[in-house]
Amino acid sequence: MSTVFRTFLVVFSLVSGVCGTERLRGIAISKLSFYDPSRLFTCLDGSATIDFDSVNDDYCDCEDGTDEPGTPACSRGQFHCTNAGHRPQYIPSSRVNDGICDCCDTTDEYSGLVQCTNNCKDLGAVEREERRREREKQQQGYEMRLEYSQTGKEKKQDRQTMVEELKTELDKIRQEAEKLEEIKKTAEGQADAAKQEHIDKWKAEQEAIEKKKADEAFTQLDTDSDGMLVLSEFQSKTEFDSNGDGTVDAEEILEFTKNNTQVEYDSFYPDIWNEIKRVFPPPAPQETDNVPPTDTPPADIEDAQPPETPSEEPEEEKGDENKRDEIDNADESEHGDDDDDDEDDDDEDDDEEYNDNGGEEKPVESPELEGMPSFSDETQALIDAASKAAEEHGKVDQEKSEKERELRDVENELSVDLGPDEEFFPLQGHCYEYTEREYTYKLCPFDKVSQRSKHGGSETSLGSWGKWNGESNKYDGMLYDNGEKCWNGPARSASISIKCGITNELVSSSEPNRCEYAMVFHTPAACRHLEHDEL
Ligand code: MAN
Repeated sequence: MSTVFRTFLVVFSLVSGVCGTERLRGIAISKLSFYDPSRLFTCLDGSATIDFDSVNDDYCDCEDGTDEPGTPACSRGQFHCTNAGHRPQYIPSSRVNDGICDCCDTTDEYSGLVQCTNNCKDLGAVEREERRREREKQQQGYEMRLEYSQTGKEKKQDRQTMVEELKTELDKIRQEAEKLEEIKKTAEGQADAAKQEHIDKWKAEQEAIEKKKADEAFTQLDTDSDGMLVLSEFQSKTEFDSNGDGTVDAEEILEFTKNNTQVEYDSFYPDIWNEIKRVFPPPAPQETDNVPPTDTPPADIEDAQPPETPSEEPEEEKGDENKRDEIDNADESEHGDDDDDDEDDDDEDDDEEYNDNGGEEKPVESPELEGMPSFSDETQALIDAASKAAEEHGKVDQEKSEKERELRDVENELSVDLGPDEEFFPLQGHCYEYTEREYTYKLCPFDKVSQRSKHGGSETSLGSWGKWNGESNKYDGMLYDNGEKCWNGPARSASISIKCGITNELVSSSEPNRCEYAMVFHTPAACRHLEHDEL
């Protein structure tokens, strides 16, 4: 017998009362073919075959409960209500005739224990209205998504154009920076050489002056003019009476002569002059009286200075100060590793040396170069030129760094997957918050997720943008990972479930496992186009 014919028979017998309706209670039409009153009944799991009269006789014969769908006899039985006007439904058979109305068509309560009212039409109407609203929302969201997508595609195009433009600009700037760096290096080389020449010349002059002073002292000490100083010659000078006891003894002299009992002319200057000059010759009293307390070099040094030594007028003194800064720097570079191959380091040193660092900390003065006269106009002009070249190079170099950063930023933005139609574009660069009992959670799509206690304190990172990780559709979920490490646990991470909504909104946040957060975010970007009957 065909299934269709059998079904017809069953329905016919049900309607005509051939077989009591009670035998076919709680059976879905799709299953009626298994319940043929003219045959034995076989449990749907095949566990037993029984007389049809045993179906729905309030005695459980089948392990799967399929012989008693319409009575509460089997614990595993399932009662089907058709619920015409609403939605068909299965309920556990145990709820049949339990005095509670479960099916809106009242069919689960037929014992008379309770009077149920059929409210399937009303419930159906409410549900249909809800579904209509939901469909409307989806449709509205979908239209917004189309706009998002259009904007996203345009912006992506803009960003691509920007990348191309930035690359072209950068090429030019890099060339310009290279050219200016060459100019700067040449100018600095020239300035350094001129400064060094000036310093060397001055040092040689100082050396000559010092030697002359030593020769004069030697002559004064060498009372017998034999070209050799012996202890007695030193002892005749009271300046060597270090302990001030009125006698100059041999031990006192040996301290100055580095234990030599006699000193020849040739070793006087190189070996012991630095000791001797501390006390001998004594400064002339009238000179020391007139010497201002600080800064002014001894008269004989001043005498030895070239004519361009500035006068002591305040204005001039100030100018000299500035120059001395440069001199000090020059001295530093003298001892610096000029052959350093590291270009960047070179740049930094050079820029510090030549750039206009007005207002910056004054370099430590080198005592060695104290009193050195100003540079000649030519040298100063070279220093100024080097300074200007460094400044010009610095400006372009900075411009280059800024453009490089700009390019990096745009390229980073472009590298993010903003959805198959760029529909997630409007979310980039925005943040969304959700506050619950204890924390405020913040989601900045494609960037980071964080948590802040409502009672204050700093933000805790729950992760940085990782990847799309939806299950059936990858764009249904986001993963943010590598957040702040959990105490005695993993780094914090957050999974965001993305759902359709007509506004961008973080709607919930929970922590299902310690330091693993689960959030739900609504956005039009996740709304799909609905087929007519969907929902
Ligand atoms: C903080 C918060 C919580 C987390 C604990 C783990 O209190 O980040 O969410 O569970 O640290 O120690």
